[in-house]
Amino acid sequence: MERRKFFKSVGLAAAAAYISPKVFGSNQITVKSTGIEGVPATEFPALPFAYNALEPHIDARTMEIHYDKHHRAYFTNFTAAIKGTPLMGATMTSIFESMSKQSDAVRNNGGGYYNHLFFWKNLIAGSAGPDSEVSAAITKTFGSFDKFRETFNAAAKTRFGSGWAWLYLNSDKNLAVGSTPNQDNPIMDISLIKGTPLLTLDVWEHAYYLKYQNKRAVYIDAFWNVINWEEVGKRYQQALKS
Ligand code: MN3
Repeated sequence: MERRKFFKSVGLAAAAAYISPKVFGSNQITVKSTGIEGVPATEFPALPFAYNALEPHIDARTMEIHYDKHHRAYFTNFTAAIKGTPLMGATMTSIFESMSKQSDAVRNNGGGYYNHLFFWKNLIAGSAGPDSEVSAAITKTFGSFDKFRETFNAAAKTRFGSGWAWLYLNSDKNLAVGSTPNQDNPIMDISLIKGTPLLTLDVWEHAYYLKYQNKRAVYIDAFWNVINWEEVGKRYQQALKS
């Protein structure tokens, strides 16, 4: 290994070790209902895994830039947008539920801050597959797991421009799949799809372009190797109760 490359990878490993796995452990964010509720964090929450943890499906360099540049910028701008306003003490859910009354800065940066937290939490190295209850719900709604996967992939592929694909629980407590533009999410009152999010995929180009370039479909296929179904199962149970 050439010298520069060696130091580069050592640097990355050190950075990865520095990011502790306790993550969303600050008491500003409590785990309830949608998985991440509570008032906005005052410090940028840590990533729940090392940058290289999801290799080869999501590469370390993409994770580093995605988390440390993109996600951090949403956090910083959101924090600035709500500073000194009553939104500082409001829960993320209540902010989203009143989104039609908020500024574009709160909508875009609040969504970007939250959606990425939510996304990181539903990623894991080595996907185990859904538990029996989520499996049963998937079969009931979509007919089979393969049909669900097809439906989710189609939502992710056909989202024009930047946005997110979602599996969510609708108001009838049924599973549904859809997508949102930009940094919107299904909790927002202005969203065309509404419900409690269970699983999401970031389909902004910044999420895949370094490794996959224009091949969004290949990135979407790779996502299925790193879904944290245990987290989806927890979110499903909480959403059923809420
Ligand atoms: Mn992103």
